[in-house]
Formats: sequence, structure tokens, C-alpha cells
Amino acid sequence: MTPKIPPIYHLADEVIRARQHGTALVALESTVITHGLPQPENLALARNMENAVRKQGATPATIAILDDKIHVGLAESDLERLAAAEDALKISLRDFATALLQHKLGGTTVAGTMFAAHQTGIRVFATGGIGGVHRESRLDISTDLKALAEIPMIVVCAGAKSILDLPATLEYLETMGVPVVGYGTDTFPEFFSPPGKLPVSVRLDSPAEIVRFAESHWALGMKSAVLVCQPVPAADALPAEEVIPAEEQASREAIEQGIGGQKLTPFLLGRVKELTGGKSMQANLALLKNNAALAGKIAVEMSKKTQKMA
Ligand code: PSU
Ligand code: MN
Repeated sequence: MTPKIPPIYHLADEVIRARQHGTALVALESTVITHGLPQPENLALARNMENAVRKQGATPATIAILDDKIHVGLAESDLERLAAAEDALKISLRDFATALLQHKLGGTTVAGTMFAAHQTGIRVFATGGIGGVHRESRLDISTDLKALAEIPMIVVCAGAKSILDLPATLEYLETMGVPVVGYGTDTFPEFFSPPGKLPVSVRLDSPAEIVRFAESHWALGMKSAVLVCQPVPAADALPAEEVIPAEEQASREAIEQGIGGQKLTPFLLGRVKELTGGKSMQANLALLKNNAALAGKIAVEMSKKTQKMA
């Protein structure tokens, strides 16, 4: 059964086929292309993430706004346009109508991607790090957390950056009933760095276990996402002692320069990259690819069950 898709969506042919046959699909975000990484790394990364999903036997569906439609699955030329765009909007839940009305290109955040993926029946999504509660302002809480509370899908990430207030971010997720799964770890991965001391809500060690867990969560009637957190590959990890001073400096500069709202995350990422001499970006690229591969495995595992039921 393939539910009807609202007409504002444009699905790539391979996404349509995967839906028809019930084969594995993985949603990918595009803010990382339009706002998260510089050129030319952004385009290379977008292709690498798609390839990592394909290698597992799943179909990638990168989501973005182009030509007045929400695209699910992008052509190579679409990826190129997004990667080169200077005036693309960052699309969280409040921003879809703005981009459509103003005929702008848009890179979808974790929240934006989850929304569009859910509307088009995709249940697995890979990203780098989720947004969270910022340290700079008590009310700057990413819409990603609201989306995780309300949209039932598996989101694979490398935790969140320690630029954020991580204890507050985890408290928020707990309040909202979002399971935080440590993939092969008992503590919450901190993006560029190895997992620190904050506990996850459950540790799971295989894609099959993750699928069983998520199905049980939803079978109970829960409506939230299941957040799967995978540590950055050890070889690419940056020690916390190296990252934290850079993040603290970036955070101070943001306050001094009055940078807030949607601009804050890109500003912090850019400064941390400069202050670590580019090492943070290497870690970022490695973890993104690694998360796409795990999401591919999870989606394949999930589709085996769907196909058995059909
Ligand atoms: N973390 C990163 N790179 C990114 C983002 C987060 O390391 O590009 C993006 C994601 O798309 C995430 C968004 O959903 O930033 C969160 O932004 P905000 O805090 O404004 O909600
Ligand atoms: Mn914010």
C-alpha cells in the first residue's frame, strides 16, 4: 500500500520505484549541503552519502526545495545547484512556505527533512548531528527536538555537538519521550569527539536490534522518533580537549557579534573548523558517511520485514 503524496512533492523515479516495491529508502538532509559545509566539500559529501546508502542496497532520497517543489531524491544537477547556491534558505518546519512563496532553493534541516520524509512514507533518515538547546540563549532550542518528539521515524546521527548544551538537550528529549539509542555505546556521542559521560537511554548493537526496538516503540502507540546515535569513526575523532576550547571561543564570538537564530549553527561550525585547522571538518565528513551507511543497513533490515508481510 503506497499512501497518496501531496502534489507539492516531486519524487525521483528511483524513489517512486522503491516505494512501489517496498525496498529500502533512506532520507538525507540538505542543510549540510547549503549551510553546513563549504564548497567544494559540500558537493563531494552529498555524493558520498548517497553512495554510502547505495552500497548497503538502499535507495538514497536527499530532500530539498527546488523549482517550487519539495524534491525527494535529487538528480546530480540538483545536487550541483544546491551546492553552488549562495542564497538558498535553511528550511526548518516554519520555512517551507517561505521558500515556496519566494521561489527560493532550500536546504532542509533535520526537522524539515523528517517532515518531508514522513509525508512521503520514508522511515529511516541519516544526518550528521541534530540541533539542540544552545548555550548562548536559553530560548534557542532547535525545532529538530520538536520534530523528534512528534514524527515517528528512525534518525541516525552522531549525537550532537558539544557546542550545544548537551545535558539540557538530553533532558528535553527525555521530557518529550524520545528514546536515545547508543549504537555500540552506553554514552551519548559528541559529534566530532568520542562519546563523553552522558548516558543514552538504551544501548543497541546491531541494525536488526534497532529495527525490533523501533517497531516495538511504535507498536505500543508511541509517536516519537527513535534517535540512533553512532560515534564518529575512531580514526577520525578529535579529542574533546582539542574541540572544546575551539567551541568555547566560537560561542564567545557569537555572543560578542550578536549572532543568533538560524545563523548560529553555521557560524559556530565555520569558526570551529578554522580554529581546529580544518580537522573538525574531516571528522564531520567521516561521521556523515558512516551514518549514511548505518541508515542504509537499518533500512534494508526494515524492508525485509515489510516485504515478508506483503
Ligand atoms: N549540525 C551540523 N551540521 C549541520 C547542522 C547541524 O554539524 O549542518 C544543521 C542540521 O541541518 C540541523 C540544523 O538540523 O543545523 C539545526 O539548526 P538550528 O539549530 O538552527 O535548528
Ligand atoms: Mn535555533
